[in-house]
Amino acid sequence: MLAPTFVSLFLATGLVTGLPQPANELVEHERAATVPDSWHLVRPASHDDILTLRIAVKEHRKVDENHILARSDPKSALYGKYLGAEELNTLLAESTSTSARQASWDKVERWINQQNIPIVRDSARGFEIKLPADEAESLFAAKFSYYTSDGNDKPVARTEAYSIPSSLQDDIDFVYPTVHFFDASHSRPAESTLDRRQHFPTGPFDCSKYVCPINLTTKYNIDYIPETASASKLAVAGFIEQYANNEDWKEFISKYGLSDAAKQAPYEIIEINGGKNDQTKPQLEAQLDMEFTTAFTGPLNVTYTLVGGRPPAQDQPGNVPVPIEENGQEPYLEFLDHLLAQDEVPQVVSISYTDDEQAVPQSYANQVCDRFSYLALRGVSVLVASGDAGAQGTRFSSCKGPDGEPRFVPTFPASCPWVTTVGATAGWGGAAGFSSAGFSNYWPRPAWQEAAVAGYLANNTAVGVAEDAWFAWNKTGRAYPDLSLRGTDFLVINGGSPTPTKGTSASTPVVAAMVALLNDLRLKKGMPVLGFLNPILYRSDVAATFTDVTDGVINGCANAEHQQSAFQAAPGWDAASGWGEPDFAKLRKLLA
Ligand SMILES: *[C@@H]1O[C@H](CO)[C@@H](O)[C@H](O)[C@H]1NC(C)=O
Ligand SMILES: *[C@@H]1O[C@H](CO)[C@@H](O)[C@H](O)[C@H]1NC(C)=O
Ligand SMILES: *[C@@H]1O[C@H](CO)[C@@H](O)[C@H](O)[C@H]1NC(C)=O
Ligand SMILES: *[C@@H]1O[C@H](CO)[C@@H](O)[C@H](O)[C@H]1NC(C)=O
Ligand SMILES: [Ca+2]
Repeated sequence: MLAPTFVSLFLATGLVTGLPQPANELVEHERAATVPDSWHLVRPASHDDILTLRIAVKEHRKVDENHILARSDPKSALYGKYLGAEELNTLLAESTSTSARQASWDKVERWINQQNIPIVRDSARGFEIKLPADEAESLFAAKFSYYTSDGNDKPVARTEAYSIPSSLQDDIDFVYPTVHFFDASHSRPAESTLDRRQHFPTGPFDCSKYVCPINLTTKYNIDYIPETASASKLAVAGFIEQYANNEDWKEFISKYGLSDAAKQAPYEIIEINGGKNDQTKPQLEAQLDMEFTTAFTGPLNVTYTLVGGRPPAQDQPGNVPVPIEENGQEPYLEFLDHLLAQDEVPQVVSISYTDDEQAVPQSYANQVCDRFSYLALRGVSVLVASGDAGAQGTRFSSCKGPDGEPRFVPTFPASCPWVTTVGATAGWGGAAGFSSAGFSNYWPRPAWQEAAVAGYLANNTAVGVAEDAWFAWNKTGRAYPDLSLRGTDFLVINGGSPTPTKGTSASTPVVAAMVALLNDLRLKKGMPVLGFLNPILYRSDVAATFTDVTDGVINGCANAEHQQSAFQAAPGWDAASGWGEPDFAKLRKLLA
């Protein structure tokens, strides 16, 4: 057990102030910006609950951004020269201060050993420790409690803040899970009264009233169905108990698939980090993703990568181990590290999961966003759903920033500049009110979108948010979405029944499928895959192929005194719909 070292005794007696500060003084390392409205405190942790915590060691790494962008710029000699898994590792090693990194690993390991805490596992990112909650609380000056979040009723242990020894501030990146009030939710849009122009079809659940693949083929001019496979692959991310069901998929494809039955490839399920695809529990979100990718890609390789929580930890006698689902879920990093290690990486990835950006601590968010940039180096296009609660983020929220100030809530990973973010349009053609949109508080605006966004911000009437706006938002941040696609009235087969659904998670897999088709065409001509899309997307000739969305306004926020709608569509790029809707045939002409 934990040795009564100076640090823990020091804290236990509460004499932190007034004494000379030793090198091992605990200093606050991270604090949750806000506990999102969708999280609810259940009870404090019991002192003998066994928590499993990961200590991520600072990476001491800086990859030259221009290096990445050159590979995504058709005008560069490096364009399309993507890195293999080994080459990426070499580049990452060259971009890392190995001595600083090694020193950090050694210091952190020595410190854990000094506490007599067994190191359960180390990984490429750091150390995993298992210890009773009371020891974790004194070690990190934390207060662990159980919380549930809407849409996930299993309570998880979190703390609103934690500290680390001052001598390790340059060595520890973060301790996980602690202040991480996110759960990679596959949110469904709330039936909002603000979304007045949304119509609700009545009548039978079939393609006469609802959106089937054929309707999207028509609307977006998807004039290509591959006859044969190529090396073009698409991976769909599945997090946290979202199970893809084979029977549902077969029924959907036989009814609504677009490829010849003999040429339709089944998708492959890849389970990582303890994920288990349970055929007895079909989940709407997984069905939506698999049905609305494969219907378009036909013979191309599509995988469903189901990321679980962590593998069950060993019990420790005398104490109560906290079940893994009540402790940590680390979907993003596990998923991305898995992809980056593949020899044959899928060149298109579809992610329909979102969190409020401010619920994802910046140190963790940075590691995730950095990995998206590494995927760019490997030539991967990542499509991410923007989220389904307008400017409130991923679900209903009272719109508060870190200091409690009224603020629109951006979403993650949509706000990471290294992904292509997909918003939703509604059946009537304008931007869907529920489609999350806005400006990052974590990442500044990248050069490739500066002109487009500046043009939009110059139009005060369009923004719909005056300078004296009550709810603030970050004018210098990375703006999203990058593009939009219809996200309403999709017909999904789930649990054997046709089920209507909507959301940016409906729009995203369709865009991902289009990119996989463009890659297939390019590969068959001996061209490299498209890779990181955004620099191309914001090129004027490519942007001009999009069908401009000029109508619709993103749902805003309200509190007791103020109500404020959010971003309004306008001619050209706008923060409600990005460039608008893609036209596959035009993109094909230009890019493949
Ligand atoms: C979908 O396409 C079918 C067949 O072309 C058509 O009859 C139906 O009206 C379309 N559905 C919608 C919602 O537009
Ligand atoms: C598609 O995936 C299957 C299963 O993993 C594999 O056997 C096959 O070689 C892949 N096809 C291509 C063209 O990459
Ligand atoms: C606004 O975004 C910038 C990055 O573009 C960031 O440095 C700054 O902290 C953000 N402001 C707030 C209030 O979050
Ligand atoms: C500004 O936005 C409004 C509202 O969407 C639009 O009607 C107008 O054409 C825009 N002006 C310019 C110059 O784009
Ligand atoms: Ca527009």
